[in-house]
Parts: sequence; structure tokens; C-alpha cells
Amino acid sequence: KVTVTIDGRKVEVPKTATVLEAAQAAGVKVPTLCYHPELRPEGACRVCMVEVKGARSLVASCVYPVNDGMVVNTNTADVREGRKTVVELLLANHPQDCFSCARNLNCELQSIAADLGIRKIRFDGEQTNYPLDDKNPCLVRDQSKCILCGRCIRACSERQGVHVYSFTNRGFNTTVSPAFGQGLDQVACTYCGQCSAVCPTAAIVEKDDTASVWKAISDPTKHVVVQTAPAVRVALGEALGLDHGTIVTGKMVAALRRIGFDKVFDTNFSADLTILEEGSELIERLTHGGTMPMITSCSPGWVNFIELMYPDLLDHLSTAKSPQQMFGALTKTYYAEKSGIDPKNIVSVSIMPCTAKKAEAVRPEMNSSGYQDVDYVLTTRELGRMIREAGLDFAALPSEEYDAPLGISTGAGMIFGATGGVTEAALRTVVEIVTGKPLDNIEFKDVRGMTGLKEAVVPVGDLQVKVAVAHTLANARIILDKIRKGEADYQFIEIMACPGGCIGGGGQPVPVCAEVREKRIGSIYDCDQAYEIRKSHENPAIQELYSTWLGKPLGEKSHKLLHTHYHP
Ligand code: HC0
Repeated sequence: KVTVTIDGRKVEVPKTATVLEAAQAAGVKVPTLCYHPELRPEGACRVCMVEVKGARSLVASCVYPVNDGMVVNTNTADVREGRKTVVELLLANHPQDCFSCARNLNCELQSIAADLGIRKIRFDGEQTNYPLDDKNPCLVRDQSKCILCGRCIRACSERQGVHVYSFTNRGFNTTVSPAFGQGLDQVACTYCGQCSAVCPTAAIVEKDDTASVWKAISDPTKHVVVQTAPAVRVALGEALGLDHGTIVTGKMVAALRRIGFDKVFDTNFSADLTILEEGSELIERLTHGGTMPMITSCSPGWVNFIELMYPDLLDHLSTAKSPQQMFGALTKTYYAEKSGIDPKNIVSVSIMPCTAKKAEAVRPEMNSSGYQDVDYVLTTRELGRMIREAGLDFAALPSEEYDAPLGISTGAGMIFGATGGVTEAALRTVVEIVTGKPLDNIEFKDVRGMTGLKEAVVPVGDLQVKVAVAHTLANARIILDKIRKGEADYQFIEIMACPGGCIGGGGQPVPVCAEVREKRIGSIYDCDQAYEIRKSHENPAIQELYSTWLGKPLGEKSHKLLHTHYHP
């Protein structure tokens, strides 16, 4: 430990700390822009400058190391003026369109300008102006709004190991871009959206599909149904002024009805269905052979990643479609038949924590109902905007129930939203099916939590099944390299593209950090515990679906509607 004096107050910090960390430990808020607590610091923007006694100039506190006896001032006239100048220079080359910007009121540049008391931009001159990169279904990049903080570069390379972005050009013409200025649709982007989750401005945002959904809702000839992913209900409140991780399931259902959706259903229902199909596939591969280890295939950023980077390993993926897509296929077949509605008049919308789900919905093979199975995918952030636009007082809404039968689910479907959840849900069912006996303890805590790579060995009847769980694509790469080398002695692997699983999805409210993810995960397990039924095979709506319409898991109808293939 070393002792540092921050604004006259002494604080003890580890000797590896930066001045920024020392200031935070002393309770002093130093503004930051390029800095992100989960990414390697870079010192690019200089907004966090402070005065260090003896240093030749003001220093970037996020990269400046402490030493014993150091004296720091964070609030001198020079520091305030220096920070203002940096931000004014950024604003001088930034579109002044806050009113109509996707990040209005949720922009870090905007709030820093407000905090620093900037009332006038002293500089003007040439502004950079670039065409939008919007040729993909998921993300829109507007380089004119980029402040060159480099967070997207670091998130894409450090967290995801995908390396799509880098700085290009020099000086005033510097940009952040994929190689050769290509669009995201032309490079190996997985559309996970982690770049948009760390971007401080609107330089990278989700593609906004709210206008199409409003249009469908106002069309009297259309029957518009909506499904909500497990992780949305523990994060949506954040976009509407509630605390991180607040459980808003009932209010969300009420809001969706008031917005005008004809039926409000739950992706948790089809997550339960996924367990029946994927669990049966695992039992089949364990007992009759098949490519092992079997890997989950429900996170579309992850599926894009393996298709792009490890096509030789595609046979490891479960052929089960994701819950979103199973839901879409059933909406325009089972639900259409049951309710006597022509599927051509059904518009199927899903609310997802994920930007890559938008691309999954438009994959050409996702039309097993004879129509595009899911018509529109909105992120949690977009739903937050629709709720505001509808003028709803979200906090005051009553709690309402999902519609039946596609809104009936179990705690097992619910925990899909957290890393380890699909594995735990699968084990709750697979062990009971194989042994024919109820489990004494349905909570598999070894696969829970934020550790990047988790392992467990679980007895399934006479077999010892070794499972692995990875979240983030950088961790996925570690597992895939092990498989390639023949060193992966697992039978089942769960991979989710985003940190913490879907609760940390690229379409969730921002900003987000480890503490926020922990809160969302805690709420996911609280929801699980509140369910009366916590095992997918005990879901009565799923049992009825199989007995009256679908037949059996892995049966003919399941193969047509609920399974898919992948593209090398
Ligand atoms: Fe997920 Fe899903 S759990 S990927 O994270 O499997 O997006 O929440 O909806 O489809 O259910 C996302 C979340 C889902 C799907 C489910 C899976």
C-alpha cells in the first residue's frame, strides 16, 4: 500500500493503483470518457486530467500510476479549464443534434459537458462528416458522432476476441473503423453489440425498428403478438428510471398491452421447449453417439462467431433453434391454428436484450412456418423508448399476467437469461428423464456466477457428465481451441456471447458494469425461485403442446419447426 494525498485528504491505495483509482477511493469523482472500468485504460481523451505535484503538466489520471507520498489536486482552475477545453474541442467536431439523437439524455459526452458547465463552444471550423454504416440488420455506426475513445475497439478485441475495429488514418481524419473502411456486414462482425454497450455517444447504436412495430400495431388487419426474452424483465426498468436489476415483469406485460400488442407471450415458454428438444438431443448423442461435446446454439452472436471463425466445429452445435425462433415458428403454426387466425395476418415481434437477435430473425432458413417466423426484434432499449413514446407512467403501472398458453413458463426457462442458466435448466430435466426420479436439489450452483469459464461434473444416471460454461466470445475461443486440440473432455458446453449471458446483452440499457450485471443476475434467480414450477418438463403448456400437436421431442414436426442447420 502507498499513501496519496487527494485534494488535501490522505488515502491508502495499492501501489499498483492509478491516480484515478486513488481519487475514486477518496470519494472524488473525476470525469472520464475513454476510460471504462472493465477495459484496459488508454489515456486517449485526457478528460480525466488532474494536477500531480512535481509533474511537468496535467496528467491523465486513468493511466498515471500512484507513488507513495504523491500529492494530487483534482479541482484547480487549470484542471477545470483544461477539461473544459478538451470537451469543447470534442463538441466542436460533433453534430449538435442532441434533441433527435438516439442517446439523448443517456450520452456520456452530453452529461460531461453539462457537469463541466460548458455553455458555449469557443471553437468552430471544419467538421468530419461520414456516411452511415447501416447495411446490416443490427447496428448503425455514425462515425460523425465518434469521439475516438477507442472503447469499442477494446471491447471487441479484449472482451470478445473478434478484433473488428481499429483506428485508421491520422490527425483530423482519424476514424474508428473495420479494415479498409468496410461496413460491419462486410467483415467478421458477430453483431453481439458489445461495442454499442460501451460507446459513450451514439456512434454505435442498435438499428431502430420501433417505427415498423408501431405501424403493424396501428394496422387493423394485423394481429400483433409479442414475446419477451428472460433477461429483459430484469433490466427494462433501468431504461425507465428504476434501480438496476429491478424485476418489472408484470409492469412490462401491462405496458406491452397498453402499447397495443394483441397478445403478450413469454420467450421463457419456448426456453422450456428448447430444453425438451436440446435435452433430448443430448441424451440421444450420449446414448447413441453423435458429435461430442454438444454445444448450445441459442445465443446468435455466438452462432455467428463459430460460423465465421471455427466452421470446422459446426457439428458440435445443437441443432435446436433458439427459443426466439422456436417461438416464432410456433406462433405462425400452433398458435395460428389454435386461435383460428390466418398466419399471414400475424405479426410476430420479440423483445430481446440482444442486437444479434435481429440478424437471427432474418436468416433465410428461419421461415419454417411458411412465413418469416419472427418479423421484428426490438432491443430492451427500443422497448424503453416505445414505453416513453406511448406516454406511460411505467412505475405506476399495475402488474399483469402473460397470456396463455404461450406465456406459461417455469423457473428453468427464466434462468436462460444468466450465464450457466441453460446448463442448469437442461440438467434439471435431463437428470430426471434419465433416472426417472425427482432431483433432491434442483439448483446447480457450480455453473452459476461471473467466472468466465466454469466446469462441473454431474452424475446423470450411470454417466458422469462433464459440463463447461463460457460467456464472452474471448472465453468461447479458449473452449473451441481446446476442442480443436482434442483436449475438451466435456459432454455439454454452454456458450453465451455476452458477459454474464443475456443479462449483459448488447441491447440492454447502458451504461453497464460488473455491479449492474450482478444485480440483474440476482433478480434472474429471484424470479426462478418465485416460480411454482421450476423444471421445463413439468410446464403444463409444453406438455399439452406435445400431447395435442407436436408429438414427441425430436419427432417429425419438431424437426421441421424447431431445429435448424448452420452455415460454414
Ligand atoms: Fe437470451 Fe435466449 S436466453 S438467447 O440470452 O437460449 O437474447 O434473455 O431470449 O432465444 O430464452 C437473448 C435472453 C433469449 C433465446 C431464451 C436462449
